[in-house]
Amino acid sequence: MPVYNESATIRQIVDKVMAVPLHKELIIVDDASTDATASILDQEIAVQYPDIKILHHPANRGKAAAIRTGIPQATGEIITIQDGDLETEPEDLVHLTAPIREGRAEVVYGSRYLAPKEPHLYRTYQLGGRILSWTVNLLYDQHITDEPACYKVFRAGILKGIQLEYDRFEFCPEVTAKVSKMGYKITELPMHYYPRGFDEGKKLHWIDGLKALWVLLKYRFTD
Ligand SMILES: Nc1nc2c(ncn2[C@@H]2O[C@H](COP(=O)(O)OP(=O)(O)OP(=O)(O)O)[C@@H](O)[C@H]2O)c(=O)[nH]1
Ligand SMILES: [Mg+2]
Repeated sequence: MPVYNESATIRQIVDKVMAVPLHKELIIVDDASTDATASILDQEIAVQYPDIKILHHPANRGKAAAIRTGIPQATGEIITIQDGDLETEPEDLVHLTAPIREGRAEVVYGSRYLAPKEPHLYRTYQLGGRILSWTVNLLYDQHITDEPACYKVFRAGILKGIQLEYDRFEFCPEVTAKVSKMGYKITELPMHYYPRGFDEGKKLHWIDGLKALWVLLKYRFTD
């Protein structure tokens, strides 16, 4: 769980993740938050859940940098990214991990566009996500509907074997490009989505969509 300034939601999302009926380990990487996130993690969450691994970056480096810090710490068979906001429903991880647990898939993405469809707050983000999904399908021979979906689930060995280079919001396009080039077909399953606005702490901007497009193009033609 990469987190940056999520003091309003961190307690609740951690409780929800810990309540998911799966054998699991939670690794939280705080990316030098400037609000109360770090102290909530160290003084409340660490006490309530001593098994959670809590790591802190000394300076803000970005969501993908936090994910890259967390991946080598993971000891389980399956790894997923869980955002520190309340836009997702951690219960979904039961069905999203099932194809990997049952040996039917290696990489599973959640999708907000498979029935039942989930509402978006910003139409521009929805369109941007669609364009990124079409780009993945065109350039990488996949059949996905939701490239930027927060739930991406991997057999651990696959994710650990990928050299990730980017630090900010480029995790989704980079990992999608790289698993595709390794020959894995992405399985998509529906996920719930409760969108938040910028007033509630959303950090992703439209420029991140353009960067994502660039990353998808770049890895199609270079290594
Ligand atoms: N570690 C770290 N996490 C970040 C940073 N910026 C955002 N995050 C986390 O990344 C997650 C997603 O951020 P959001 O602003 O909700 O972005 P979003 O629009 O939901 O986009 P995605 O979830 O990435 O599809 C949240 O858990 C944030 O706390 C950062 O600079 N560093
Ligand atoms: Mg979010």
